[in-house]
Amino acid sequence: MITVHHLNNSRSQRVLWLLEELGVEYEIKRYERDPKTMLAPASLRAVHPLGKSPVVTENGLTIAESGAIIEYLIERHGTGALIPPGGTPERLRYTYWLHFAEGSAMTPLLLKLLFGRLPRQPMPFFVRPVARAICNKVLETFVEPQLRTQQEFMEAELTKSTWFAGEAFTAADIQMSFVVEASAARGGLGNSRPKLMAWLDRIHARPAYQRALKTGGPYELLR
Ligand SMILES: N[C@@H](CCC(=O)N[C@@H](CS)C(=O)NCC(=O)O)C(=O)O
Repeated sequence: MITVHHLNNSRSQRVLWLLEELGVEYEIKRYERDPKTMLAPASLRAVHPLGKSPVVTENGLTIAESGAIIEYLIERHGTGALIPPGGTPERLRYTYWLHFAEGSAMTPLLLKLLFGRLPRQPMPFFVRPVARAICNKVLETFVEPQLRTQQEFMEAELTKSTWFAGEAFTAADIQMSFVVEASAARGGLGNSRPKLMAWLDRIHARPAYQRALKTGGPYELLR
């Protein structure tokens, strides 16, 4: 039996969604974020040394890292579903987006979250304006331009095809969901990104996505 070690409000939502799309049976072990720090509980370290979610265990195997988990589940349980045939241009795009999501796209999104939140943390009152000025500078000069470039790129790619890897929905769309949802939550898709917004509407309408939401619990990305 597959066990998904699921942290509330996190990337492990993608794994639940993939399993729902595949129609594979699984069980969930739940972990709650610390409401102040938003970190995972120490008990998750007993499953994997990094203590991050998602982690999947099955038959004595422990698999961490969303992209690796998706590859494992598609290969072991997918029977050819949700992955383009090998040797096709679609398969190359599939691999690209599977890696792009965590390898490139999440870094500026995480920086945006951190530098946006830092000035709101407890600190001596006279330090706050300085902290805010430094954070705003980093956001304006480094983070926001990268996010804009990234969004323009994703928007342009979705002008070429309905889904990230081509005309068929694949697990690369599942992996990209956290990126596009975090982009929307952290201030910036809207009218200027109609393809990305329409893609979000399409994934949210999928019955498997909705089943996974019900199973996973409240899901509102940090901003
Ligand atoms: N690149 C990793 C990122 C894992 C990760 O950072 N997970 C977050 C949840 S979205 C987490 O566990 N945060 C809690 C913590 O760091 O304590 C993946 O895609 O699996």
